Amino acid sequence: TDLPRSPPAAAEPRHASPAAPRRLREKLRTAARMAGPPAHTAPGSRQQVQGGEGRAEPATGAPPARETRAPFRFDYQRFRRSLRHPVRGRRPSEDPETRARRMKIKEMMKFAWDNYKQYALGKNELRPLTKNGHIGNMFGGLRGATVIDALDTLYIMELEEEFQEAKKWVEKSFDLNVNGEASLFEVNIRYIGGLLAAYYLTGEEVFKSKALELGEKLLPAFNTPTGIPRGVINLGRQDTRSLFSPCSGMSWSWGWASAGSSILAEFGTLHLEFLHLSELSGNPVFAQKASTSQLGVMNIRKVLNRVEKPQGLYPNFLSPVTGNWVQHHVSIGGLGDSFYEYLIKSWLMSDKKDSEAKKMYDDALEAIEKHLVKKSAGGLTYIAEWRGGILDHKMGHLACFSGGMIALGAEHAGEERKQHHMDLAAEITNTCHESYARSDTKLGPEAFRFDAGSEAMATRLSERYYILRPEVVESYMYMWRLTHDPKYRQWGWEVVKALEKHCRVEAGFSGIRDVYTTTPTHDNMQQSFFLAETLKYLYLLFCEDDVLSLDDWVFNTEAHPLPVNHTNFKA
Ligand code: DMJ
Repeated sequence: TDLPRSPPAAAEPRHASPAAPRRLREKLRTAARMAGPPAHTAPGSRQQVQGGEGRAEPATGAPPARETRAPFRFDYQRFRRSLRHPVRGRRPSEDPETRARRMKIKEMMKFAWDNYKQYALGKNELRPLTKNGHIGNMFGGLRGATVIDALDTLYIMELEEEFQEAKKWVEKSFDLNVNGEASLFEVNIRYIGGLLAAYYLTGEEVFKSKALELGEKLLPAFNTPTGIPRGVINLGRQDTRSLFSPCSGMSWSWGWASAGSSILAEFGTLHLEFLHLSELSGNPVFAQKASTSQLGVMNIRKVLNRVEKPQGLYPNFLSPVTGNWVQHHVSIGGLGDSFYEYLIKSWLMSDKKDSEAKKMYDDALEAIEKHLVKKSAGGLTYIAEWRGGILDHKMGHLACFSGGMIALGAEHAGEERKQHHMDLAAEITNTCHESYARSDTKLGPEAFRFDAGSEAMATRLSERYYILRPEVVESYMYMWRLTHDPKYRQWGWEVVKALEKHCRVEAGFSGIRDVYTTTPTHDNMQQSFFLAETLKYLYLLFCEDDVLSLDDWVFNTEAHPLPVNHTNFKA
């Protein structure tokens, strides 16, 4: 999903909810005892995980009893042996044009990184026109979003020196002792996802320990009456008492989100990363909070399965207090998007064992097809938005990831459904390509419409911008891998040329304010997801299929690769 570019400063609790009931607190303490200390916490050291709703309750008496057990160690070498392909592929010979195109994209990554390093290292993003850094207010005082987002792309592209520069910054300067209000979603997909991927690719302990430490800081967001986390978490207000003490860090809903609700794409986009945090730490607390748990109230999927869905659709706003929908707006673009993505990817990451996720995905896609998928007068298939039963014939750029997602899921449907879903995926990807092809810059607008005679074009001035987003090239990459139809590489190359022509400036890459003019003005922002996603997906489009093979990896929603848990692997 995507938040408004400038969410409110969130200086005060806006929607603090009541403290967890006593029975829940008791259950939490019991669970804490069962879970034991985080495996990476040195004996005797204080833990950084707390629970609670922000209502202070003095920690009384002795801390919960802990089992004595050998510290858990994730077996990295065993994990590497479980992979079916070398992470950077076997490098077979290939045609010179494909290689040259890949090298061009690598050069773009180096250019983006070098300029960030020169003008903005340690800030969150580069401002390439003014040659300085941008911090913003999404990450609660955390810095270096571009460093963390770039790590795995640098590694995969074999930009060794640059990868070492990024790693050195994480070792020496990445400070988790911050005090500010962060988006749970953004910190999870960019920082946790980026650090986890960097660890799995390289085995460097620093990435793992930072991911786990940061993951612990996010846990208090889950302590709501339903277990549905709130969107904003204060990273600084951490109490260092027991694992589930209710005297915790505070969490809030976004001030702009309907009536204190949590957002589907935010609380639905934690599962992949949180399962890996549990895998690496040996501590089930992360997985319990994100998925199946004996603590029913914490179970996000349970809440979702319990609540009635209008026409089988998932609205975007849910109350973390009551577990009911707050507003009936449904979208496969912003606010909804990665919830669907994480259902199918949870199933793939579990080596196709997580049948609950698969069923939820299949049912959701069926409802989407039935109620939202439409064909324009000109024959373009698109996915509309739904507002309490009324269709809005609009597709956001963000919704364009869905071509790739549907293709990925199609691979695993029955024969008949498979062809049907592949066709649907190809049609949606084609529509998104049209939104690029119909612009003067050959880059697509933030949203395009199918009404009032319009076909795949923005009709509002406010929707004409392009901020280096990845979703369209993401779908090209999946469609290429799953069909090998050369048109996807051709379309990807058109994007490379357009980026070079309209977004490359003297000191980096910048978004543009209007895709419908050949002389667009720049927004002076090199988004971190340009390095994490756009350039990575473009590069992979011109790689052999065994580079970050889909047999071994799922990409989180920020394109950070997380490994499939190969359950049939024998050590
Ligand atoms: C990225 O941060 C992620 O892809 C997210 O899921 C959606 N928005 C941006 C890119 O557009």
